[in-house]
Amino acid sequence: MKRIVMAALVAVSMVALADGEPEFRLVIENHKFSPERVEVPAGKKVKLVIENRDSTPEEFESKQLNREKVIPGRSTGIVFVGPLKPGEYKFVGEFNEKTAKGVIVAK
Ligand SMILES: [Cu+2]
Repeated sequence: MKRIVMAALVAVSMVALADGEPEFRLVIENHKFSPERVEVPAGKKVKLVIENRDSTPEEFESKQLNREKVIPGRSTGIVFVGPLKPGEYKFVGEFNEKTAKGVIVAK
């Protein structure tokens, strides 16, 4: 009994695994975060892309999220957080705590 093997033409799908985490952009300018309230999906790892437009360094810090990251002046830093339970998580710019503050809201 002959066995015919059909060569399956596998269509190479160009679906680039859209590197996973949802991304949220924050800007630091004049020692303030913008936006100051960031809504993210709960239960997922998310990527925060934080652009510091000031000439001075800033430190993204959240005790609740257990994150600390210095972002030099005029550069961009990346911070991964989560998966988070629904709730509010405060953060500050530790070098300018009076003005640089915000909250991540996981829903
Ligand atoms: Cu710190």
